[in-house]
Amino acid sequence: MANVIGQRVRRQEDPRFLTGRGQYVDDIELPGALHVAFVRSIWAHARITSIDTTAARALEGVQVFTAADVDLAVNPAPPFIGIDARMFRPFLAADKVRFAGDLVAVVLAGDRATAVDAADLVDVEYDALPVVIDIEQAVRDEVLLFEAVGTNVCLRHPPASTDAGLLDGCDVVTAGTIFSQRIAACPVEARATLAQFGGDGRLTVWLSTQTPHQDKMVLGLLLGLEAEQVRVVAPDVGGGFGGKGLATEDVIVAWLARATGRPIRWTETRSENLVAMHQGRAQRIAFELGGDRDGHVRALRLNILQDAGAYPGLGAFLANLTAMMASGVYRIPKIEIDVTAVVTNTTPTGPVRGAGRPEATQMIERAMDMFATDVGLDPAEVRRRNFIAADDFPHQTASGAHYDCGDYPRALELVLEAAGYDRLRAEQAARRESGDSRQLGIGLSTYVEVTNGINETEFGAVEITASGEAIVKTGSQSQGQGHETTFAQIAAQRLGLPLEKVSVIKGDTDAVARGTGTYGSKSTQIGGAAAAQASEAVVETAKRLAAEELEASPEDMELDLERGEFHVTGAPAPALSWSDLAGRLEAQGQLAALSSEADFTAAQPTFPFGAHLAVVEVDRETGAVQLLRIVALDDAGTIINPLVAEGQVHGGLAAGIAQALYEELTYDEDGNPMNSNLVTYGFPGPADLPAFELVAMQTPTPINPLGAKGIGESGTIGATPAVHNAVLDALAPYGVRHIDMPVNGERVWRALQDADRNPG
Ligand code: MCN
Repeated sequence: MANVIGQRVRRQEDPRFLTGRGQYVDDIELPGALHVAFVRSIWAHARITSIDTTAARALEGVQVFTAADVDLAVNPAPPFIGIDARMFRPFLAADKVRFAGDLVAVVLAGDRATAVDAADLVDVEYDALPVVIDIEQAVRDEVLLFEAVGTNVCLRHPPASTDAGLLDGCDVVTAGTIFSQRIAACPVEARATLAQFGGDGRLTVWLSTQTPHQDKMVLGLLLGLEAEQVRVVAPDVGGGFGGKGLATEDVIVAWLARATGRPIRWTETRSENLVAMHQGRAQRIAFELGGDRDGHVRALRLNILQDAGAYPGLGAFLANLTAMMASGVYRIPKIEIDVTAVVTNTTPTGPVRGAGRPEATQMIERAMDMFATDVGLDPAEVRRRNFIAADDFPHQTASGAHYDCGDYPRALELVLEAAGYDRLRAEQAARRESGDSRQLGIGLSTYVEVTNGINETEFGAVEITASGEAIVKTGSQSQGQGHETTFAQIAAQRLGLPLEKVSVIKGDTDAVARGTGTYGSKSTQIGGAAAAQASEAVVETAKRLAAEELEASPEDMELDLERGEFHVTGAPAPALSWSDLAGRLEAQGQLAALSSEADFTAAQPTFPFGAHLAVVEVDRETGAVQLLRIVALDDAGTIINPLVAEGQVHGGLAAGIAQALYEELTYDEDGNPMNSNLVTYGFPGPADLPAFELVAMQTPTPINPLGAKGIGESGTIGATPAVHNAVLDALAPYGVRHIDMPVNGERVWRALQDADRNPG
């Protein structure tokens, strides 16, 4: 097998998906399973005064459980976030609901339709309370979600030291506010859970999740079960985008399986998904960026306010990642950041593709453009003057990130060249000159992000079968990323086996010893690295055993990677193929020797980077925005499979563009979600997006043996500010300085009207 790393190998898993042979949780049948329907609050903030389940229970085979019936305490936030335990979420609300969609009761029935009908018949009486939706209002503590705590602030990190004179001496201080609006992860497959408590006292939960091993651990803790009593299986997962892990609903499903002794299943509807799965972003950053008149940035002050939703968890924590990445690709000597997260009467927030880093990029890239305007420089030039230089790595930023490697100036120049930047600016000038009703906007974003952000360990194992094939077991979990292909490539390369002889097992805690799962675009750099190390260890053992078989010295033995055969260096015969060797070892009862496990931990996270350029056309009369081009360079170090990586970038770009132009979850003043279906939640389809122009660049990282950084979220992080900046660039001649995202036709039109009314 020749070098398979870096090859455009087609995804091994796709024939299964494309021919309908994927198996998702909802496809799994267990005889006698009962169906769950949740009774959710229709109020955003209210006291529960009574729950009458009589009518529901009158339906045949229906059981109803309220908080009083369920001996589960609270679903704690991960301890490292430091959330006050009095803000932890109850599994079912007992006295108070805190968002529209909060869980009040759970209904079981023999079929789904009856469960849904019965849930409708549960009569809950509420006393409505004042509602707080807005984070600026929440921080004032006028309406409290948790009276006992006495404040809505759930996380607070003031700057280590404050310097009132931080911006003194700056010729220019550019100030503004960026609001990264609330968005949905919206996987094609909504959440689904199936749980069975076996006669052997073991709980098996089939879960559409990104983190099976973590889910197993937490389920054990919450249900009081030993680790070996819990098995979590993630079959095929139809997208996660940060939204999928063990949720409050899943724990209730597992608890019900134990309480009733019956298999229990739950598959949420799209509307349920859009109000109950955690949501992303929902962060406001006020910034002051100070610098010299010649365009050098000197200092940055930020005030970050994060919406944690009704029950704080990872959503609150992610603001810390925003703070860490605030310096972007720029050398900024002084940075001061104040982080606050608050609870509001909205769906809890958590990671959604990018998770904390898009917010930082959206802020710094927009701020740099505004600063460029203030100092009268082209946005590309202001970036050039502030980039961290290519020979300045590793680089420690004033916001606390330790960048591994990069070449930001080169990324920008390659993109400008590919896009024909000068020609674009000339065309823009011509259209401005002629007063064309369709104005051209050109937007840049030069970004850096962090993958494997909290520097975790991942598990990988390799086993050779009796027929000389290889099985890779990984603690990473694919929900669409193509690990069955790329992890096989990593092992095949080292074992000298053809790709079709390497299979990948993941997502079953009984089959894979341990793992952390997939988020933060960390799988390849740690899970892939673990698979690589385990492969290399197996090869070393195999060389020794082949030497014994061939009566040669182990030091002389080599693996011919082209042919997948072991022989003495310089003497291609006699040789033993993997199947020869495995067959002999199997006959001796020694096959297990050809297996190895590895737990890979890197010295630190990695920092993928890139440059994106967007070209938009904005209709001066109607405000309509059309995205004409997106030119994207995303450098993730050594690329295992460019076809897969480009696919990841394509998906990422679509998501990033969507935040800039389309997506937004909103609430009315009573806290009613306004976008609980895909009619009212704007999603771009292929017809809304141009063909993506990708520019390749690979700067291998020294942080792991693969040289790989993450690529799963880069497109999302880079694209949003490029498009946002492009729209505002088109509007610059009309005196429009800023519009919050999504910069859709209505907002652009309103901004133009306002600018007309209040010129200059
Ligand atoms: N890859 C590569 N070379 C690299 C880096 C990655 O060839 N240098 C390949 C990988 O081997 C893998 C894919 O690209 O097949 C993504 O790898 P990686 O960047 O390591 O990210 P993860 O596998 O950890 O995926 C997580 C990331 C996240 S955090 C979200 S959210 C996300 C995303 O991936 N959700 C997705 N991409 C998604 N893609 C799909 N289809 N569905 C989702 O839910």
